[in-house]
Amino acid sequence: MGFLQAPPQLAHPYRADPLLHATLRRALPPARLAAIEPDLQALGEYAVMEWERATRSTRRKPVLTQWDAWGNRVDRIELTEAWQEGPRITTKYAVLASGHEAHEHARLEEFARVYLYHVASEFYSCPLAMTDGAATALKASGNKALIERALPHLLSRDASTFWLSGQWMTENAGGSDVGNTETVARQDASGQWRLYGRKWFSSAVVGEMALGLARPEGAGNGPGALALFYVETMDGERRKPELIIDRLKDKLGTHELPTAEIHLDGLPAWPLGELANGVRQVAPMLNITRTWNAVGATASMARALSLVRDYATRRHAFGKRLIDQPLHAQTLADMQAEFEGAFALTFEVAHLLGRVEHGAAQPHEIALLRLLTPLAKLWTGKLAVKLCSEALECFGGAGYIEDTGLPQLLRDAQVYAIWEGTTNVLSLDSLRALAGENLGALRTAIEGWLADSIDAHARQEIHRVLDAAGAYLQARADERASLEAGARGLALTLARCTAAALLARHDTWSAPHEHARTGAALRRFVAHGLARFSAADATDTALLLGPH
Ligand code: MFK
Repeated sequence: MGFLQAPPQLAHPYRADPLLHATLRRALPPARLAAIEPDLQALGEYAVMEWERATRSTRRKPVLTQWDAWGNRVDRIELTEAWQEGPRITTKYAVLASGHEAHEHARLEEFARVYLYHVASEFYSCPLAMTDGAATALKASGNKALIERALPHLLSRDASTFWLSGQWMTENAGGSDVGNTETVARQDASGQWRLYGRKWFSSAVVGEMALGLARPEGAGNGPGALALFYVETMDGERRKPELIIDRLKDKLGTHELPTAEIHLDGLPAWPLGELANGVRQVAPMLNITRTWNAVGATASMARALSLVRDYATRRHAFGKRLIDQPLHAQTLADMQAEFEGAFALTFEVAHLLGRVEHGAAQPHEIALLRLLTPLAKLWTGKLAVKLCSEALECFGGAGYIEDTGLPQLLRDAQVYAIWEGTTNVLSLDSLRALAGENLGALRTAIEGWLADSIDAHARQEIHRVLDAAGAYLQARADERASLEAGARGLALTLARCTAAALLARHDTWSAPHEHARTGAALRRFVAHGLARFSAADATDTALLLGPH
């Protein structure tokens, strides 16, 4: 016999996930949980089917055909199977529409579905995130005509009427600095706005509409002069000729996602609101897609851990199963504790979002959501890379071999730290969100979560590090450069304190049911340390970057 090993099997991601179960039981009224369970079961089954199908397939990249055999420009994109199934799965199980139901748990119920669907969707969830963001930004704009026209499509539960939306912000010159947008909006003789310019990353090029930033002709420079426009991309079955796909990107990961470079040559457009302050108008969209990003990162970690745990019970080395090897078990438990912290923060943001949107939140929780959204995005994005890398190592050489399906976990994870704002952009956004009394909002929330905590050590540690964060901020209140240099360390510290407090709350709630396990997650997470402050000495930084 040659070299033979049992491959990992994917457990049903809903049925076999005690953490998701417990979280939903804690947060949802029993009738609501019963109502959504069939969708969660079905999405879990789809995930298992898709994992098995993906491990059998070889070519999994979309293909762009720009010209047909007769010289016509066609810009046709052939999609993978999972992408072709995307509209049906999304609408049948209300992956997106459920988030816009009129009750405070809507977002939590939506993101539970997203969590189960995301990896199996092969990042079809990326344009879904933008579609969700567009629906949210449209509602916030109050533009009645556009809301009536587009919202029923975006929130449709019928694949035949469902629309995907893009989010067109990133340009060659702009990148994260969206204020440098070069796309111009010009009115034609009939008064119709038309967009001209080049969008450098478009991940929903197969969609039916988009929200895009452009500078109305004659407006000034900078972000304040940008306006947010609504566009439709299709003319029946045909893509509008004023939208040209230049090429598909060759990316490190998310290979199934057809990310394109496009240019706009007079595409008809309608302003969402005022012809200025487009970044402010698009901000509701950003905060939604950042929440999707955190849920996607957490789902990728869950997938990696599920496979690693399963493999550890199958693979024997040095006379024992991997799971019985003390150092391997220690490694897995360390990963699990970090993952549970990330899960707790991510799902708190999801629940909070719905409560804020439906007026069910306390006054301090609006500021809390504004702060926790970038914290969750930036921390989970980084952690997903670390955990997926560790997961590959847990498979030894097999983790490095493409047709095990495992390297894709790491390649895909790298995107979470980059798109929707890099870790540094999000760290600076968390400083924006901390302006005013917003650290106070976090303190109030954490005190509430820790009120009945049964783990005195964890409580003490969280308070100690939070006090240190307050002092760190205060000491740099008037030193912007120092504050910015230390923003990442501060953000990671606040994210970890929040996660620890949420683990403590969950542990207290679990006490009558399964306290031993939740207590272990809290203890291990706190033992990894909460403080991540940066050593931000400007002189040393300059010396380190100076000539060698
Ligand atoms: C499952 C996977 C799901 C993920 C799918 C994602 C698909 C990925 C495709 C992409 O990557 S799309 C591109 C993503 N690009 C970004 O995320 C942009 C990164 N840059 C930033 O986030 C900058 O911080 C930003 C452009 C938003 C702002 O920079 P500026 O130009 O310095 O703006 P400024 O003047 O600070 O803010 C303008 C206004 O917006 C201010 O309000 P006011 O006008 O009232 O003063 C800000 O307070 C407000 N604002 C900015 N960020 C906000 C916000 N408001 C609420 N929430 C925010 N996050």
